[in-house]
Amino acid sequence: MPKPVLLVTRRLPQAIEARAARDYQARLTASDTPMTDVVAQAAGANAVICCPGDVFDAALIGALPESVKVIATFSVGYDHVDVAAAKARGIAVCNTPDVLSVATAECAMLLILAAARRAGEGERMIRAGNWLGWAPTQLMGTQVSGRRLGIFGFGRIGRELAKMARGFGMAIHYHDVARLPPELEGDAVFHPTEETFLPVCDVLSLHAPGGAGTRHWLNADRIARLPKGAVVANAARGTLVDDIALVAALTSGQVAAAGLDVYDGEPRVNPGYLGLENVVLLPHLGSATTETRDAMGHLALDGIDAVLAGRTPANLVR
Ligand code: 8YV
Repeated sequence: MPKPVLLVTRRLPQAIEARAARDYQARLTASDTPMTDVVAQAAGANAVICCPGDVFDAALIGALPESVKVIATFSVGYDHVDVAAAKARGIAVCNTPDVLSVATAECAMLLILAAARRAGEGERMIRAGNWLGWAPTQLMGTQVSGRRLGIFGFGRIGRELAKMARGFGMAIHYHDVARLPPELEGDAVFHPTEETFLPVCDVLSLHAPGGAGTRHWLNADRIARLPKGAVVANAARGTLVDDIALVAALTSGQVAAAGLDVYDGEPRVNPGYLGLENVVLLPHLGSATTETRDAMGHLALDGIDAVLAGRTPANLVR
């Protein structure tokens, strides 16, 4: 029996491409940017691996050939895939939860520390040849130890961040749709409403999913309810932030500093950020460690293997 056909929309880690080529008639690409002719490339394919930034909307999914039975996204976030449209066509959707939680939480911690301690400014100062030496008032930032960390979205990544932040001496607060059981919550303080949550966020880190329900959640109104001089980090989805409001707050000092790994409309970055010293900008590298990206690839392939074998994969998006 011929091997099933697997379309991969982006270049993947070597070990993952090797496994895909071993087990499938794999259509691989050397490209790091979204594929523009997915439907044509998917002719006769049984499975597709896509990535954040690939827009798998209802129109594209509707145009996929009947042969496609499963789409696995090489990400935990699936806001770029119209899951309802896929379900309606009998196409299963898988993602890559859990395996990237630690790497993404590390990225959030990196953003928090870099923003609070003005690491970007310092780096730029040295590279520009402007450092004249140690000075008592130079680049004074905010210590995170002893501050309150507000986590919006206390899922797997948010909870990993909480573990790390406790080690930095931060007090953990969270806001989510429901309170977690004690074994997951630990000493974190649950806030059922934004009214009590926002004012305690000396540092606010976003860990909610993207999509219509959370679009521009961090808007001017919510920013105004943060303590003055708060630090904001986003290693979730760019769509969570109203960029115009955050740029204004970074300019006024309502937000002292921000660290961003993701952008609304990325790879486009709101130009308002580019001239601001008090924002640290990373290019969506939250899960980008060798071990994590390999684990994501294996999990995506596990999901495809299961669906094509008639089993329900553990990483099925429901
Ligand atoms: C990111 C992601 O790196 O899996 C996803 O959906 O986007 C992650 O890989 C992270 O969430 C952004 O820092």
